[in-house]
Amino acid sequence: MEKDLNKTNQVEISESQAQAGCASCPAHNAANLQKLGVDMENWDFVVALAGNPNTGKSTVFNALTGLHQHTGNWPGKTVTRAEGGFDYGENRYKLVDLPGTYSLLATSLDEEIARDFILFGQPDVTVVVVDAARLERNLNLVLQVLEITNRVVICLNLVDEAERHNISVDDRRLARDLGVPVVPTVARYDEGLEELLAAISEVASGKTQATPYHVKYTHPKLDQAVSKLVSQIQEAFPQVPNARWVALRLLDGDERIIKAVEKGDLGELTYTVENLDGLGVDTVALKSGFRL
Ligand SMILES: Nc1nc2c(ncn2[C@@H]2O[C@H](COP(=O)(O)OP(=O)(O)O)[C@@H](O)[C@H]2O)c(=O)[nH]1
Ligand SMILES: [Mg+2]
Repeated sequence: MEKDLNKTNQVEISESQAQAGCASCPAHNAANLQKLGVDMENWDFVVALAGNPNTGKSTVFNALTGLHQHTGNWPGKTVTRAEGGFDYGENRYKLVDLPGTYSLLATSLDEEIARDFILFGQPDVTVVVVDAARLERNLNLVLQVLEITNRVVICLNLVDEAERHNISVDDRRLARDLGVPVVPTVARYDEGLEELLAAISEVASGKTQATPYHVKYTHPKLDQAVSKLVSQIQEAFPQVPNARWVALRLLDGDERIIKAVEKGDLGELTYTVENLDGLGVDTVALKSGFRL
């Protein structure tokens, strides 16, 4: 009991420090996670597992969680979700397997679920499992995840398959180029998983701080529009950690994000569209997709 109390105190301190930008504190949003069906009581960190289909995501999930897992549905959806946990070092990690997707543009229910989890749950770490033999195709999702969060570990899986096809991936170079840790693995044979756990814990605890690569958009008008919108979003939604990504999605006319702005779902917000006007956010432009 006493231990539980200590733990509660710890979480409270962590959350307030997290708001102040403490690098070693949990980044997840417990209230939003609850809405997304994830209870963080008794867990220190939440880790999301993302990746294209058939990259070995479930194999990684099973290897890390063993028997400590269960499946259910995503709240309000008929899509299955596997959830499990593991201990590493001093901490308890909850692992959530996201649907396998090629992108996060929310054009399918699976993509919407994966994106909403990363965007609103703000997992402490998002592990993106990629197929070493099909890296180019897989990087599309990686780059989209990097637009949303810095807290990423790349699990470069199927290294054995890649080798069979005479493909060798320079994982250090990849880590340098992407600006986040990259861990080569052969999940089917449990190779590299210790290193994967170490990388996850370093990102979760803030020991590793990434400077992720962001795709550069060179059109000056787009640049201008993005910066204008970024400052408006930051002013209206100071808690949103990825204003640039939100700006890009708004400019693309993304209905879900426009609605999230209007409803105030973008991070624990209570603003409505009426008082957004007062805050100077150009909602008409948002609604029309902000034509350039
Ligand atoms: N050769 C090899 N096969 C793997 C590896 N990881 C997973 N697999 C196999 O790839 C197939 C798809 O894996 P699965 O975990 O279901 O992929 P998911 O669709 O991403 O969840 C299964 O037959 C796995 O046994 C790996 O590192 N090497
Ligand atoms: Mg799977």
